[in-house]
Parts: sequence; structure tokens; C-alpha cells
Amino acid sequence: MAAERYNAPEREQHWQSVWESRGAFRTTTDPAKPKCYVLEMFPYPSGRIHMGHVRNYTMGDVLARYKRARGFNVLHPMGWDAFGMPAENAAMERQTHPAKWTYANIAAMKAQLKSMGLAIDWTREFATCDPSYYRHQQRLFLDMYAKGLAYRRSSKVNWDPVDQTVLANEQVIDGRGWRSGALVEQRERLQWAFKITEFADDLIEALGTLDKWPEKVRVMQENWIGRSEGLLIRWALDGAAPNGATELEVFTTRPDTLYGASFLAIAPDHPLALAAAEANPAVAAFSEECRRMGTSLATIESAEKKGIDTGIVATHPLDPNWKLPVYVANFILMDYGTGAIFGCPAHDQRDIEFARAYGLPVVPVVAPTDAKARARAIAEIEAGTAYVDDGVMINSQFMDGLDVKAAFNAIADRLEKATLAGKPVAKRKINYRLRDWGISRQRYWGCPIPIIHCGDCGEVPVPVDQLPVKLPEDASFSEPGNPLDRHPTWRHVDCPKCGKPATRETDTMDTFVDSSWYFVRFTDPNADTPVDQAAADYWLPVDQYIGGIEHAILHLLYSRFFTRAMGVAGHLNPKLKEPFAALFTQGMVVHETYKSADGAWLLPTEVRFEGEGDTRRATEISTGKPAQIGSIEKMSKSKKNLVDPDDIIQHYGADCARWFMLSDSPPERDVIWTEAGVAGAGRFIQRLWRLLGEIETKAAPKGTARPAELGPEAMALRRATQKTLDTVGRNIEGLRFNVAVAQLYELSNEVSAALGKADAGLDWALREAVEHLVQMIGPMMPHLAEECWARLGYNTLLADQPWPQVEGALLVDDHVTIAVQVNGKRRDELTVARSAAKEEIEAAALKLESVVRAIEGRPVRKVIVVPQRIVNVVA
Ligand code: ANZ
Ligand code: ZN
Repeated sequence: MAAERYNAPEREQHWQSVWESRGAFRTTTDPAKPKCYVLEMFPYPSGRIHMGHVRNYTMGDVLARYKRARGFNVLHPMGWDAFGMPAENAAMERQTHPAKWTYANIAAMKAQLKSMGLAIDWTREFATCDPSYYRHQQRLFLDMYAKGLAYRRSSKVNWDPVDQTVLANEQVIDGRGWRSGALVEQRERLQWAFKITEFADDLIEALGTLDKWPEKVRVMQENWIGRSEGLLIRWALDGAAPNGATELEVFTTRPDTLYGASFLAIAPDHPLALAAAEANPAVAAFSEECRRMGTSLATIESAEKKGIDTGIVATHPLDPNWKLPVYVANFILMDYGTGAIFGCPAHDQRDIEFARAYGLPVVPVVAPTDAKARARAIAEIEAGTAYVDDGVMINSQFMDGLDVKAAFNAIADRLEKATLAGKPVAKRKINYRLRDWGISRQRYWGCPIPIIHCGDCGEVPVPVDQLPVKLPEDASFSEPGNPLDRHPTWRHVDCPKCGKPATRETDTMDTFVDSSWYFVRFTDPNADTPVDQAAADYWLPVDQYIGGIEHAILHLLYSRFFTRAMGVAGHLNPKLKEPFAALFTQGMVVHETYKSADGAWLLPTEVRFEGEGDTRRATEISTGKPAQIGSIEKMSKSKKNLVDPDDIIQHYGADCARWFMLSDSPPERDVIWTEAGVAGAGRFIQRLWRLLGEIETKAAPKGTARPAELGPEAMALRRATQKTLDTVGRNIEGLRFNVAVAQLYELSNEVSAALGKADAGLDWALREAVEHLVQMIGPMMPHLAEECWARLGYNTLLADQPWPQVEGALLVDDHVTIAVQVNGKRRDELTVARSAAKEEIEAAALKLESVVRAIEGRPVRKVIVVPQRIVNVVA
């Protein structure tokens, strides 16, 4: 019989429409059933899905389908992270409306995702730009505002003096406005923020409970929050400080190094620096230069350390005769600690660079105990590298010989008792690197902040029954700046409190706000309130969250904050702290790169290949000239090493793409996409399809009762089947998809091999093996599995079938290997049935060639058999 080919693209469409018409993946809240919430990070509707999406959503889908088969009520939703700059840029460039552009992209991407055959409950779909979603976000904002978790404060923005507008960080390119090219200024402006610092400690503490998160993500979060235990130290200033200041407070995590101090430094915006600038034009000019450099951490870290002596003099807290200069310096941030430091060059790299530039003393006060190591450390300090490791104190009077930690405590105790102007010189202080989350954006395509400003009443919340505050549809995008600001009518409203003319807030929310609670909304996307309590209580937390490592910090931290803030604001059970019980960060999809003879990047579809291995050559199809095969890199538009998921799905089918994505590398690692790899997956699909054809004549009919007698071949196949069933299940559960795939390849080989054999009950064992095989590939290649299931004679949906029960008894290997000795000396080993009788084992041992040789013809006096362990022949 000539096997017909499996026509994946055609059959996939068929099964997708069957699932859709039967509502196969619709989910309801059902507290009687155990639940499992599987979520992949929702996409930004850029217009087309890329291979990274294919990988991400395939993984989630395998888990969702598997959990469903295991009897869980599975929530596996999809939506769109739809606000943001690209839509607004498109509007500016192409005279289209951001909404039009966004919804067109959503339609296109939704069709693509559907073609992947994902088991998603599409009835729960929403886009964050739908007023029916952001209306609830505005409600959350108001309730957080009422609890003091949302507030307005003055903070810095990038100001484009030519376009007269605030710029987002990504619109500042090399210090200039992306559009005007003007030098960007830092301006203070009232902006909205969420009080994430309120939970700083808890956000660190609770990381310890997230045992199903990657260690590296927990570390990144911890570093971002950046808790440091230190000391606030007040330094007396000598008489002539410009604003009459008599003291300067610094924050330090290393008070132990106080005897190595050689200068103080303050941020350009520190009040003392501002006063010094007024008195001294050189200080003013320097501060201005710092402001222009910007305040991003990266620029500050990498810039040359520069400063200017203010002429102000401070007195060392432990020695009234020790005077230190106060500098304004470019590496001191105003919004960390107190915006002022004491510099100890020997033990801080920034300080040593600074000290060497300005001829300040460098005195080591910490050193390793080992003499050689100490000499090396001191030599390195002299050469300009700070010593930042642990050690013992030197040159530090009463602290000499103490380790760093003991010295910290000794000096903290002493300074807490000492006084300056009647108050303690120092106090212990915990500082966080984490800042409150500034959410104001001067953009159109975001969620409007529901506040009205009234000349008499100040900030007035928009009454809840007037939500949503909708974006005006008739905005113009032809000019720079915020379209909401210049809209002729939108911002003008009456004050809800006093009725006088007032204005709306025109800032919109950072799009990270939208993605900080979408997973909550999925639990009941139609609720009248932001959250349906019963639904949220049942579904949350998300049991498995899957996404890219690029969201390891902000998105996850903001979501963790929101979960807590929504608890405080009465929208979530306050007992729920953590939104994502388990997190998985998948690797990237990478691909070879190609360049034409004249150095231009080429798409994979623009080159042709000959040969293999060392002789593999590429040719540019259009010119016939040789092309260069470059390194393997993350798929990107700029390097053109892209493969279009649509092409793959149309050519090979979604199952093939899914299978290859899963098979080739562990999911946390990068996967190298190759044409040969996909083609291999395609061949496996056809092989399985042929196998189904072959077993039609060789396997027992559907529903045949298990025969009384099963020969050894039948038993071996049964054991292989059950073992695979067991391990594949556990490997899917553990997200080790590539291992599960390898095991399925193996089982299909065993089935093929068994086709050529004859044994009692083998036809029955074949039927079992193939049915289970089909069920096991179900989560990974769901269309092919449905097709096979039908071919096996079922008219049910495979997607509705429970995962087969493992027969535990068959997992225990029923053979044992035992050692064979002759006169106490090990000579060989023997594999026998676990149930073998003593006589059987004895006979088998005596037949072994190695035993016969060792006996050398002597009579066997005795054979001692310890079942399942050892045989000793005494001769
Ligand atoms: C003296 C000292 C000696 C310091 C030494 C370090 C090493 P973390 O751990 O990140 O909290 N610092 C304090 N405020 C600063 C600011 N606003 N801008 C720039 N640097 C600032 O860092 C705390 C340390 O960073 C503090 O401890 C301070 O320098 C500096 F051998 O004080 B240290
Ligand atoms: Zn008013």
C-alpha cells in the first residue's frame, strides 16, 4: 500500500476549526476542580509574530494541554500589551491613527497565533488599549491614590528646548532630541509615581519564597532593590559655608573606612552645591556641565570622575584637627542616600580615580592578613586599583586588627554616642537603591491618568462613575509634543468638586502599568469591577509564567508590587503576595547570518547552499555570487537572520515548527534554527503517519481486551510504553521538553522494530503503544495527534482525553544483575529474572564460560545463591 503523505497545512486548519467550533479550550471558574493557570508573557502587537513568540507560546501550550489531560481546569489566555510608542510613531510617520494601526496588527497576529494551534481560551482576549480594560486600571489608580500609593512629586524629565516637549529616555539619542537634534536639558516637573518603595523590604524578603523562580532572576531583583545597611554621618562644616550651613550629612556603607577618608563630595543638585554655585561661577559652570551629561546610571558609571573644590571645609568626626575639602562631583547622585559622601580612595574605585585626578591622599585602612597578599593589595592601591575585599583594619587607631564587620559596629557604636550640636553624630540606616516608580508619560497612546486639576481644589480624582476617561479620537500627531496637551477641548472640564472650570491631567501611564495586572484581569475579563474576587481567589497565583529574561527586573517587580498594592486597595486578597508561583525564562531563537559579496546582510531565503560541513558554501541567489556564512546570532531585523513563522507553518505545518522548537535544545538555552532541523522534524511527522498506516493491519482492533498471555516481546514493548509514559509526563511537568521529545523518538523506534516481530499478544501491545504514543505527542503536535486519534478509530477529540494511567508494576524492572564468584573471587555477572528460582540461577552460573574456566575442571563442592545479589561457586 503506497502510504499517502500527511498534509499538515490542510489538516491543521481542519482541526483548528473543529476546536474552535466545539469551544474546546473555553474555561470556566469551577472551584470543584483543581486549577492550573499557565501564562506566557503577552505580546506587543507589532504586526507580526516572530520565532521567539513561537517558542514561548509553544512551551506554554504544551504545559497547558498536558495539565488539561491530567484533569486540571486550565486557564490559558491571550491578550495584547497594546499601548506604547511604536503606535504613536506609526501615526506620525504614516498619518494613521494609533488605534487603527494597533487593532490591525492585533488582527494579523491573532490569525498567526491561531495558525499555531494554541489551546487558548480566546473568549478572554483583551487589549490593554481597550477602554473596557483601561477603565479598570483608572479605578485601580484612584484606589491606590486614596491609599497614598499613587502621588505626584517633582522629578527630572528630558526637555527638548526646540520641540518644547518632554522626551522619553528612548527618544534621547546621544544627549540630543531624536527629532530636533537639540541638546536635551534636564528639567524638574511634577510627575506621577507609585510608591513601590513602601514594599521594598517585603519585595526582597518574599524572594525567598519563590523557590520555583530561576535563581538568577531572584538575584537580579534583589540587586535592583539594592538594600544596603549603612550609617548616616553628620560632618561639621567650618564657619564660611555659603548658605550658612553648619553640617553635611553623608550616607556610607563603609564607616569602617573612616580613617581613610580624604575628601567629601556632593551631588551638583545638593542644596549645599546650589548655594556654592551661587557664590562661585566656576562651581555653577561645573554643575551645569554635569546636568547636561544626564543622570542615567550608565553615563555616570562610565564617565571620567570629575569635580570642583567648593572651598568649603569639613571636620573629621573623630578628630577635630583633621580638615577635609568638600567637592561637587559628577559621580554623586542626588537621589541616593543623602546626595553626599565621604571618599575613601583606597577602598572605592570611583574615589581612587577621583583622588588621583585631584591630588588627594590615598591611605589604606583595610588589608588582607596574609603578608604576601597584603603587599600585593597595597601595591595595587598605589597603582590606582582600590582594594574592595574583606580584611582587617590598619591605620585605624582603636579599630586596628578588627575585621571589617566588627569595625563597622565599633565605629557605629562610637559615633552614635558622640554628639554634634547636641545630636548624635551618626545613626544606622537601611537604604534602598529602588526608587518610586515614575509613571507619567507625556504621550497620547497610553492610559489617561484620571485626575482633574482645579485652581481651587487642587488634585481632584475623576469620580468612579465617570470612568473611563477616554482618549480623544481626534488627536493630531503632526507636531511634536503630547497630543493631549494641545487638543482643543479634551482637557477642559468642570471641577467635579466645585464645578469651576478645571483641566484634566494630560500625562498618560507608563505602559508597564498595563502589564502589571493583566494576569489578574484574565481571571474574569468581563467583571464590572477590576477584579472578580471569587475568580481571582480561585485562579491566582499564576502557576507557571513563561517569558523572556529581558523582563527579569521591571515587569516582574512591578507585577509583584501591583499584587501587593491591589491588596492594600481592596482589589485582591491581601494574603496573596506573589503573582507568579513559578517562573520560567526561555532561551532565544538564534540563526546563522549571511552577507553578500559587498557586505550587505542577506535573508536566509536569499541564499542557496551546497555541500556539507567544511565544504558547505553559500551563494546569493539573485547575483549568483558567493555569499559569506557568518556567526550564529539572535534573530533580528538588523542582521536579517530571520525566519518567518508564516513561511514555516505554510510549508511544514505548525506541528513541525512546534516539534523542532521543543526538540533541539533545553528550553532555557538558545535554540539554533536550521533548515535541516525543521526538515528532520517534518520527516518524523511523515514517519509517524506511515507507522499509523502499518499498524492498521498489525495491531489489535480498538477496544480489544487484554489477552491472558503476553509473550516476552509483547511484555518488552509494554514496558517501554509504560516507562515512556511515566518519564514523558514527568519531563513535561518539569519543562524538560527536549528530553520528552527524545523519549518519544525512542518509543516510536521501538514500535517500528516490534512491527517485524511475532509474539503472543504483541498485536495488543502494539495497539497500546501507538495509542499512548499519539496521546503523548498530543501536547506537542496537537493537530497530528488529533488526526492519528481519528485514524485509530475514535470520534472523540484527543484534546479531551485524559492522560493515560501509568501501570506502576511495569515500571519496576523485573530483571536483576547479580555478581558471580568462584571461591570468593568475582569472575562474572549474570542477568536473570527477578523471580528466578535458586536452581535456575545456579544452573545459569555454572554454564558461564568464565566460571567453567575458573573451576579448571575441579568438582563443584557447593553453590551458594543469595537471590538478587550474588552467586558463589565453591570448587
Ligand atoms: C564611604 C566609602 C568607603 C564607601 C569605601 C564605599 C567604599 P551601596 O552599597 O550601593 O549602597 N554613596 C553613597 N551615596 C552616594 C550617592 N548619592 N552617589 C554616589 N555614591 C554614593 O553604596 C553605598 C556607598 O556608595 C557609600 O559608602 C558611598 O561611599 C557611596 F571604601 O562611603 B561609601
Ligand atoms: Zn474645584
